[in-house]
Amino acid sequence: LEVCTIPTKPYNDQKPGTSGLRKRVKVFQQENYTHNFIQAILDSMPAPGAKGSTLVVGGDGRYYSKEAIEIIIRVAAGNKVSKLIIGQNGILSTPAASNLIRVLKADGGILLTASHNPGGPDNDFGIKFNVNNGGPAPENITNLIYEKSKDIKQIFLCEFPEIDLSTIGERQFDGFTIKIVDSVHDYVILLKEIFDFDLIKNFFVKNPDYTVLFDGMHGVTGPYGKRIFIEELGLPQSSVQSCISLPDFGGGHPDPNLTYAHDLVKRVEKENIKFGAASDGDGDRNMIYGKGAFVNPSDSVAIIAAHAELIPYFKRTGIKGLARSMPTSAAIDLVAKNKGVEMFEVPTGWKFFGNLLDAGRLSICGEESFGTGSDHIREKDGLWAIVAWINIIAAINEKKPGVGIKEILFNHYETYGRNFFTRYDYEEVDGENAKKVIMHLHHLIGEGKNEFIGKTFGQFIVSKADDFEYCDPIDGSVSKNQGIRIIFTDNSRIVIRLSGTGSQGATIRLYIEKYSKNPFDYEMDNQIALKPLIEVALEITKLQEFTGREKPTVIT
Ligand code: VG1
Ligand code: CO
Repeated sequence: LEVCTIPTKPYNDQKPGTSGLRKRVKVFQQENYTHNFIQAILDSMPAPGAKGSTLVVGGDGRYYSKEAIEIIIRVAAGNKVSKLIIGQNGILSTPAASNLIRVLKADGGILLTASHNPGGPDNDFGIKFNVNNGGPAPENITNLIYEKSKDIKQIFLCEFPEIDLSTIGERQFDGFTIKIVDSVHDYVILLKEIFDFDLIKNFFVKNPDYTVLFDGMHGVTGPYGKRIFIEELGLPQSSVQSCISLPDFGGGHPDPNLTYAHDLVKRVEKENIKFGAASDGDGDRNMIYGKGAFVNPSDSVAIIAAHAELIPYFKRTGIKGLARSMPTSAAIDLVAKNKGVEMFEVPTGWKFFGNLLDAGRLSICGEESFGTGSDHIREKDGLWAIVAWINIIAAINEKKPGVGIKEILFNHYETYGRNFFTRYDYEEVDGENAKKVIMHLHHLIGEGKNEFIGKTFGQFIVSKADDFEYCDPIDGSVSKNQGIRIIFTDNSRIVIRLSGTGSQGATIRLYIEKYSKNPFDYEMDNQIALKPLIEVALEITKLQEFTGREKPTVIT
């Protein structure tokens, strides 16, 4: 293979965000833009570097994936990578890619996804680098990628005939191997090792009226979902919908929440479906929704943790520790306390769980943004969470028939109290205005701090306010400015931060949490229970004044 050295000019906007580089497809289509970023990734790989390495490649199949894979093949060969393992047709869900990196002991992976962001020629594409533990590269590496990208002068590449990505098998090109693998196979083996598939199957046989609806939202999980729910668990075809993966996700917004997964919500309510679930474009997020019962993701991870012993995997490994991202509600903290295990609070983004998982200090963790997972891989895992819920329900029903999502939720509140939680997203806000909100809050909690602490807003008294800073307990690395927190004397919280995954304008996220141990509150509507605190949050942040937005774009 002949290596060509191509001169190139740097772009200055290739800074990876919360989860990789996400931009409009048109941005990636600029001359050498994608090549540059791939070269910068390869230049930033931990020692011994890209030469001689094995990398897993795949993604959610969104528009521009095929072109990106072709570029990756050429640039990888040019940098003397020894082997690429590519999902068939370029398809790998994010959790499946994480698993493959681990199972095949690869040196890393390049994941092609912009997750829940819409796809298509006028929408988003994304590239993320994962390291050899299967997880997203930590900040020291993503920072290095950015530095390299600003300094890049040349790209090394080899010209190739078109590679057929649809045929499984291995091809050799003098010292460079391309292996196309089944996208679903290893991932299904993994789930079958973790969960009790026989128990679940039996439960469905004994309870034919316990109906299930899984919504793939035309993202990558369609083939995975069909394989698991229909072939493995024996459910009828009607148990899945939108399971054909499409490069533009059928024009939808593949984000499993009450707004964007409303097709699922509508059908669950109308047809009385007992268990509904959806996942996002790349398969790492999940929503659990049963008739009349939406499971808030912060509650979901707490409930899975509370019942972990019903899952064979955790019966074997035990629960070493629990964790959540900072804005996620403290429901899981109460479970950790009850179990007497360590509890960690990390910044937003799955990469921050990596070191704790590797160190064997952490078993189950989650984010309020519909991300739930464990130490089985190093990404959040939508189908894992969905099957975890089904496993838990099947196991509980062995002893107590008739228990569904709603009963499990309310039993949890009875034991632990309820952490009411909501997130307001203000999408595509003017960047300058978003900065003004943050500057105003920095002033309040910084220079203005002395007057601010102890101040009363409605029924809430400020007890603490800061910009969250995290020191990783394993490697001591420090991440600053991870979100402004205002904590009140009753432990209610307001958190505000700017999104790091958007591709257009700024997105402000406002998180609101209030705890209650009063059983009369548990049935209350979330938005009603939180109303007084939401009003306080809007007053303190001056969001409406600075952004001109009356209402958020999405409420979860
Ligand atoms: C968002 C979520 C965060 C999640 C990230 C990636 O980040 O808030 O919890 O880890 O998306 O998820 P941000 O910076 O926009 O708030 V995914 O499924 O988009 O890979
Ligand atoms: Co995702």
